[in-house]
Amino acid sequence: MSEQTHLLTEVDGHVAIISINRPKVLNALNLELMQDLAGLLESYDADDSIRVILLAGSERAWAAGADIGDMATATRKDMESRDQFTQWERIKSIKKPIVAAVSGFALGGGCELMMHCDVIICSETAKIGQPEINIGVMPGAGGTQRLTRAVGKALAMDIVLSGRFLSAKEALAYGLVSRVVPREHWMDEAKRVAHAIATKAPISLRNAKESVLNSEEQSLSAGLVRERQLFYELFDTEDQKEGMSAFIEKRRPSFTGK
Ligand code: CO8
Repeated sequence: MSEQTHLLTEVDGHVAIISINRPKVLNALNLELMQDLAGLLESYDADDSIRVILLAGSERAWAAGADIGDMATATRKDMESRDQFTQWERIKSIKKPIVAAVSGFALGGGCELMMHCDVIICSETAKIGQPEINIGVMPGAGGTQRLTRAVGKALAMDIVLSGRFLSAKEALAYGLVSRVVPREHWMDEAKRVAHAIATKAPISLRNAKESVLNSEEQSLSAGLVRERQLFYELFDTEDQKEGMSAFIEKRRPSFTGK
């Protein structure tokens, strides 16, 4: 494991693991961390030996939000000139699957970062919310948009306007996270899921991720058109031939990403 100040990284087979590491502030996301996180994700996205990225917090906190210390005295002009949302756009553009290993607090920008991930494995201890309303602001990195798409308007309004936290079980029931696991297994289970996804055909993973995300951006008709293109594209790949031959020959496929 190597340390990049506030981000720890490790590569395990085809899975790259990034752990947010600012324990004194419950993994609050400052500008430098977000910049480095975007850079790391991009470098793993460009690395053919990596098929899945696992993004984790600590057991106590996935991330308790943007770093309030960074913003406390900022003016509107300061905030606008920081151009911090470029980092979030870079994270949104990652093409490989990102599995989130979430335990403890996932609040504000932390909840928004979680919603940038694709498969969210959550400890039963997780507390998830958008409490910006308690400190005189509101979500700014997609919280009002992604949360509403995930859980619907009535619940999103409740979470954003009251600042209340959801339990892991509630988050699962409302479709905000993928799986909830016992406290002691959250990281192992997230790794298991990441490795399982890493056995799939890389180009299928990329196209499938793009297509699911399209459903949040496009009309049904436009999304279906793009889905069909992405589906047809896969018939140009060696992995489609391998996957289907392996099925017919009753053996495990061995995908190469070609
Ligand atoms: N920023 C900075 N420091 C934090 C943050 C944070 N978001 N959250 C916790 N900390 C620090 C505390 O100040 C404290 O530091 P210290 O020990 O020096 O006093 C330490 O972490 C431990 O926290 P607590 O003592 O408060 O621990 P508790 O267990 O009592 O409470 C809570 C935990 C409930 C998580 C509490 O710390 C809390 O309410 N934190 C703030 C949560 C919040 O409001 N998040 C939203 C922040 S705003 C935001 O995310 C806007 C996103 C906009 C877009 C992104 C742009 C980059």
